[in-house]
Amino acid sequence: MSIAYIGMGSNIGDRVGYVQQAHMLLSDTEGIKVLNSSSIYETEPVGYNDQEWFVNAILEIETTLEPNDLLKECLRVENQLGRKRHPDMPKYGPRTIDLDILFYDNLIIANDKLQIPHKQLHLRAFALVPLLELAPDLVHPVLGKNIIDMHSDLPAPEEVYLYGTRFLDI
Ligand code: PH2
Ligand code: MG
Ligand code: MG
Repeated sequence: MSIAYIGMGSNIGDRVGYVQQAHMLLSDTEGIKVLNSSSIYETEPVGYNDQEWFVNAILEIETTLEPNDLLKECLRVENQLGRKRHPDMPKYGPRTIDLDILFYDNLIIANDKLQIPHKQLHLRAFALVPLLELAPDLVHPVLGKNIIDMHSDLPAPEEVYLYGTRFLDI
């Protein structure tokens, strides 16, 4: 049995609905048990700015699936929720749902299909802020830093709001 963290992101249509459906479809998958889920956040797009803001959340799961099979299930759920991939689309462009394996135990994997821990995770507030809720002490197996330190070391974090608070003056 392994513990993994799955990042979910959406910036087209019913963004919260897609994230909630992805949560349901993953928890209905054989070999996956959702242990915990972060709050939902509204986040400034990173990497390609000319697009809608994202909704992001993270699931902590227990799984009997090997990383490659877990990836296949993530891709199946992305397809089920209408994710379109096209060579002409910008790499970081709009999507109904994106599911990324962020951590899988303390495994380190790098091949052409899969990189774990996720290669950008330590640079992204939209991943580190929800992880602060789920696993603040989790140590990145390559960088040797925990989530709290990676978050406080972000040089210029993008904007991240608890969903529903983006336009509140708090
Ligand atoms: N995902 C990306 C690129 N940029 N920005 C935000 N705020 N949230 C995302 O999930 C996201 C992104 C590529 O997967
Ligand atoms: Mg992604
Ligand atoms: Mg992805």
